[in-house]
Amino acid sequence: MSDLEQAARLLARAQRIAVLTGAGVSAESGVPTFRGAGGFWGKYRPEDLATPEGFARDPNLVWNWYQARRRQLLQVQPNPAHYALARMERELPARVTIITQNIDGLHQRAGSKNVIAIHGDLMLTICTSCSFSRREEPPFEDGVPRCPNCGALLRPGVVWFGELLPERELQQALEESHNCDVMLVVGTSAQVYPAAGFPSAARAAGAAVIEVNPDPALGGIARYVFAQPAGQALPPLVDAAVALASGGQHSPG
Ligand code: BV8
Ligand code: ZN
Repeated sequence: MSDLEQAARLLARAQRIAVLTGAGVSAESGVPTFRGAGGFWGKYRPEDLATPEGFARDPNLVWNWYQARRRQLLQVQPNPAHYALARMERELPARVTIITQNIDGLHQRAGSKNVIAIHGDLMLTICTSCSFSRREEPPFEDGVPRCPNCGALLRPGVVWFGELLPERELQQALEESHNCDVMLVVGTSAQVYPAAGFPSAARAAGAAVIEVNPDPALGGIARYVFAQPAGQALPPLVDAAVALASGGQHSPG
């Protein structure tokens, strides 16, 4: 039996599926990854931008970088990988939870409902000092704004390096990692913690780990590895799993 059929069988039989996604799941939507060729970081160093120190040093540079990413997000659509994951949630018997490191909102736009966004939301703006927050709307203008409430600088509602993850989302992600039957890991270089530790936590708790990544990153933790772009690997995998779950025999095309 092929890896695809075996992985599909695991997904069809699972009660709880946790899906961990990183920048790679949005690559085919045209959102640059962080570390890949042409990735965001190519032009800047992460510590210069996605950190409190970077923001303190040059708030306009950091704010304008996020505004550029927001403007770019207006141009992109979910890709077949996002839609396949949303279909899993709708059509498999399992409870499917997406734990995403991405801040692009593309899983939700593709129809996924059960999404834990552990690194925040690119369209959210928060105050550096009070509890004011708002969702950003176009046009995403340059120049860091001040809080209408208290006058302090506003900032993107995302988790920067060196910052703690939101407590509720982190607890939910850990609970899913420790209690899933299958963890499907899609498009992450597994270098950023604590997310990078979720696959080994799932494996240690007895889950089967499946990885989808043209440049696999999980080593021996993954039982099945599909070294292909997610937009190519996920639709047939989900087709096969849905067919098995609905009782039909399926010889994947
Ligand atoms: C924390 C939001 C407790 C912002 C992000 C030293 C000093 C300070 C901190 C640390 C330190 N050492 C370690 C740490 C902890 C640090 C960390 O892990 N650093 C790493 C770099 C070593 N973590 C933190 O700081 C976290 N907080 O731990 O709090 C603490 C507090 C203080 C001190 C210590 C600990 C907070 C981390 C969150 C940072 N915010 N994003 C923004 O987006 O601007 S992380 C950001 O980078 C993304 O959100 C994402 O999570 C990460 C990039 O990772 P990936 O998603 O994996 O993307 P990447 O480009 O790397 O890989 C893409 C993959 O896709 C590749 O494998 C590629 O092959 C694949 N791919 C490409 N195309 C496709 C594909 N796959 C499928 N299909 C395709 N078509
Ligand atoms: Zn304020």
